Amino acid sequence: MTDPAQSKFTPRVFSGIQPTNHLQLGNYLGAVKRFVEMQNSGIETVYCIVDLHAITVWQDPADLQNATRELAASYIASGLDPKRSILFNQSQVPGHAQLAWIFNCVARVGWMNRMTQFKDKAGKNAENASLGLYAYPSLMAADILLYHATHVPVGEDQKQHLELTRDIATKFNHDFGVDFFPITEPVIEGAATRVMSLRDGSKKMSKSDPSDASRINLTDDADTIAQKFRKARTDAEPLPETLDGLKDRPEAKNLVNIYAALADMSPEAVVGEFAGKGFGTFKPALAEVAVDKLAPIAGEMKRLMADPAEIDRILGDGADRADAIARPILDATYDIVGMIRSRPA
Ligand code: AQP
Repeated sequence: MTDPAQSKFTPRVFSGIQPTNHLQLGNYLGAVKRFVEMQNSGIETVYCIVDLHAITVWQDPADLQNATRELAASYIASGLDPKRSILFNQSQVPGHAQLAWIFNCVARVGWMNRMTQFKDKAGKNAENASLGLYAYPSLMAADILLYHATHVPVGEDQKQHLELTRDIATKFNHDFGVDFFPITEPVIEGAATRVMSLRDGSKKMSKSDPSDASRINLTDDADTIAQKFRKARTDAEPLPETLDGLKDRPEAKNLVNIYAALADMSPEAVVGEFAGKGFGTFKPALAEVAVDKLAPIAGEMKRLMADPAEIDRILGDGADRADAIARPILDATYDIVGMIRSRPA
């Protein structure tokens, strides 16, 4: 992290996840586990369930509500404390959509055209994708800058969107001659910044992959987890003595990184422990570490999901606290841009 003394902005962490399908292991290791570490480091943390992002592709309304509550339960079951972190769903704080519009007018079409996630998600049928999917990175910049967040923990796939957030902040500050929005730092760290599919080591693990066998869901039971790791695609070689030996073995490297992140070890230490052993030994050991870590989270999620009214109460309370930070920043943005605000307070 940058030295806070170098910046006029108070250190504040913001990040979010879309409530689509079930949370998968990549979301947990690349994002949620690190959200918890940052909360526990004492820095102010704001964590969002980005339901406005989710609807950039079609969501059944009842499924969206359920996925929103389930994601809140996953956050809390993984160790986010709604008293220490601000935890809420995006649509309850109108400033996200309002600031996104301003940023739509700052960002350039050429910048959006370079976004690889849009190309991946829209696929060959880009003409038919929603305008929201195209403008997604501008809403993401608004999510972050609405809180003057200085640090954003994410997986590696979000790096390009964070660079765009920095570009938007820089252009806004320059166009209006202010030093108003911080130039946010991405925090992409750890052994599992890009967890790959269990079926294809060249594709990232994803909630929306049509193959359920490609990912571990946080809701999977112990048998399912063991079976998915057993069937994970690998080569026939034993594990090497050093990390160098994994260079051209993406599937093996992925499993080593997952083990390291789950067991809070370095990938070097994992290779050191399993050097010369085959996957017949390594996969069951990996399943055991995964079940140890994930089974208590799944159990706690089930307990929390039994009381949806309490989850909604937590999200409402978080939204109030988020709005209290966001509103003055949005008002100041409108003043900078030249919008008249004459309604009585
Ligand atoms: N495979 C991954 N490895 C490490 N980090 C990952 N993240 C996602 N996949 C991996 C991180 O999880 C956070 C939330 O992601 P999101 O749900 O907002 O969108 P996404 O990146 O598009 O994740 P998915 O699982 O692939 O969702 P769908 O399939 O719905 O699009 C981000 O910090 C992301 O980096």
